[in-house]
Amino acid sequence: MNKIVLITGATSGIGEACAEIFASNKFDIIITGRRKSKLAELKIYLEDKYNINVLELCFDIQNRHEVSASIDSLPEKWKKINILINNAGLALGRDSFENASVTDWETMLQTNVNGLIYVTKKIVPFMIASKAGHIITIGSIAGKEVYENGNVYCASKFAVDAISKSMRIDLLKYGIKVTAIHPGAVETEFSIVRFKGDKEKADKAYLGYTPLQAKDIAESVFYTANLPKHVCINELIITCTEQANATYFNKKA
Ligand code: NDP
Ligand code: 8X3
Repeated sequence: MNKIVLITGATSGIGEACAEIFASNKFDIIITGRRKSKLAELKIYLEDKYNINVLELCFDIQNRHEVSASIDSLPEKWKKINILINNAGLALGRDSFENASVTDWETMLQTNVNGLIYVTKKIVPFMIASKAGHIITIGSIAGKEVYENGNVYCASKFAVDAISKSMRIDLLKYGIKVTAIHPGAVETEFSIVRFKGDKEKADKAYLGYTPLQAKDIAESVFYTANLPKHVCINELIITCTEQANATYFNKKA
């Protein structure tokens, strides 16, 4: 087998772009997500185009037992995971604290924080056994600065930042690298999900400037994953040129 990378949330956006760049560089890939048909399409596409092996795992990352059973179901040779890309995540709503939905908050925390913990806790023992491995987590600029109406999405990404930092300390003794990549605005399905299918609101999020594309982040992920053994990028904050921080954009009218 080639080196193996497991990517959560590979059915669209940044995760899908990561799958493509790793496949094109001859990694075997475990792709995960809830949309079974998208996983199946992606597997066929990547295997045909790049002549590598792809294994699909369909699960809801919020469900600890589904995560656990799915990872347990991996054939032994697929458990030798070299790189874990913790990418699955979402924002739901962008409302002021008093108006925001508690159910949306629960979904964000359950997905972005608990889901990440469930997957990582299952994969870390494989990496400890091989005394190597690299965990690359997609945080967000929202995990570095809070912004108006970002409330619990920001909190979930602050937690992701903290978990990455603490894993880097705890896993140091095993030679496991931990990298967090914190993007600003990236044009993916993210805003469609955040605004619950309201395309007009979603499109507005990317108006008046040139946002990052999923491939831009995937290229950075790939770069950090392919440095010499003694080099670890701890974290990166990446924005498009017209974004200075979580809130300040140089937008054309
Ligand atoms: P997309 O909506 O395009 O992709 C999100 C991915 O996460 C999908 O593959 C989706 O798969 C998966 N996912 C979501 N919920 C679950 C779940 N419950 N179980 C399993 N998989 C799930 O968005 P992006 O590519 O933009 O987002 C990827 C990551 O990047 C997220 O963590 C996001 O917070 C972060 N990010 C995004 C930014 C942006 O502006 N786009 C900026 C900063 C960070 P499926 O629906 O098939 O389950
Ligand atoms: C996504 C970027 O600025 O919408 O994490 O929170 S932002």
